[in-house]
Amino acid sequence: MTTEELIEIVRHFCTESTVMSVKPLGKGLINDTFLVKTQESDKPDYVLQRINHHIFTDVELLQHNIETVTNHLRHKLKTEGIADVDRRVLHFIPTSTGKTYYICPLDSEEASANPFSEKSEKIMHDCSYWRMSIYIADTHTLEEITPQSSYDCGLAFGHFQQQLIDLNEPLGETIPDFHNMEFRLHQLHQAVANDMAERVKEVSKELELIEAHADEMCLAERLYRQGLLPKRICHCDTKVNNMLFDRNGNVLCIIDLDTVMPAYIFSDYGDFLRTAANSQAEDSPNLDKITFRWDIFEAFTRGYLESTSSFLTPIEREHLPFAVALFPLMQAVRFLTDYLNGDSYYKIKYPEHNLVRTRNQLRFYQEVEATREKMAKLIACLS
Ligand code: GN1
Ligand code: MG
Repeated sequence: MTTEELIEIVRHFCTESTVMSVKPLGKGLINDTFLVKTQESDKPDYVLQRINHHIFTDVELLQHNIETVTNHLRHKLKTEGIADVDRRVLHFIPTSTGKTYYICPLDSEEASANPFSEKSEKIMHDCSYWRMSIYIADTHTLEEITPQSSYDCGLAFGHFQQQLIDLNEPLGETIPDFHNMEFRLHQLHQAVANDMAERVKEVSKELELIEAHADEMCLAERLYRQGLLPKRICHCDTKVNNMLFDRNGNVLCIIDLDTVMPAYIFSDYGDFLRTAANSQAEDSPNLDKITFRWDIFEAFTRGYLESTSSFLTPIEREHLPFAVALFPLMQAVRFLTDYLNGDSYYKIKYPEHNLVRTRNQLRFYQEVEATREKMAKLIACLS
């Protein structure tokens, strides 16, 4: 999409400012994100996002969840007398018709510039969905995690769940069965059966490893069916880079709220450690360099247990080491499924990208498994 087209989209939002530039922002694998800089020094810059509606198929529900959650959090912070509320909770800009997102009709020429256009005929006459929020200035995401920042993230993600405990308005699942391991395995089995990209022959070792642990890793769904595990409002994408820090290195704001929905608390605890406690990036091909960072685990766990002590049940607490193992394995299942389906879900930079990611997650899973007992002992001491 050209800058002019992007500026035209910005015009549909109530900003009263003049756009200076629009440039890509961040490393998300699903949506397209842009930083919109404005000329006026007394006006904020903005974050413009094209919502991937092939993945978030119910944009109305998605935006409803986000509005509900941000309003609730904002209200809480105000009641607590916190001053810089707009730096602590995302603030979305309405469109000129008062909606929380803008639907841009695409003609076929524009559609051919759409990165998703090759994947489906239907998209040729499809629309694109956009939303805009205030860019929170003087912030950064972590390049390198330290025990201190990990502890702070544990406190903050736990606090996020705690603040949403009394949310009365029901939220929907923006991606149904998002962190349901039984469902993710089912999708993998379908991908193997279809073998669309003729890649099954390359991945027998990976499939074998996954199958060896598949049944055990569906424990959360079984506990839920037995009425032993609750669903709570979770963030469900607690990657390290979804936390903004201020200049002084203090936690400021949790971003990327697309997947906020009812889930097991394992999602937020496990997915953070999946990225933060892995000594390598999730797509690093250097498998031998992958280690489990105990210092990061310990610090995060201390923070998380502190801010969730008022509501966590013994079953939830006892199964935290399970959650640390579950998320790399589930992510391996998801990357491998996409690899077998011909890479239609995650953005890739080269043909084997999803396979490299899968192998990385599987190696990290093995590192986690080797540490599980030690984790359980620490958690028992902290509780
Ligand atoms: C996706 O787009 P991003 O980076 O926020 C994915 C997460 C995965 C992650 C893997 C909606 O998140 O679940 O953990 O990639 N989000 C969705 O890096 O599928
Ligand atoms: Mg995300």
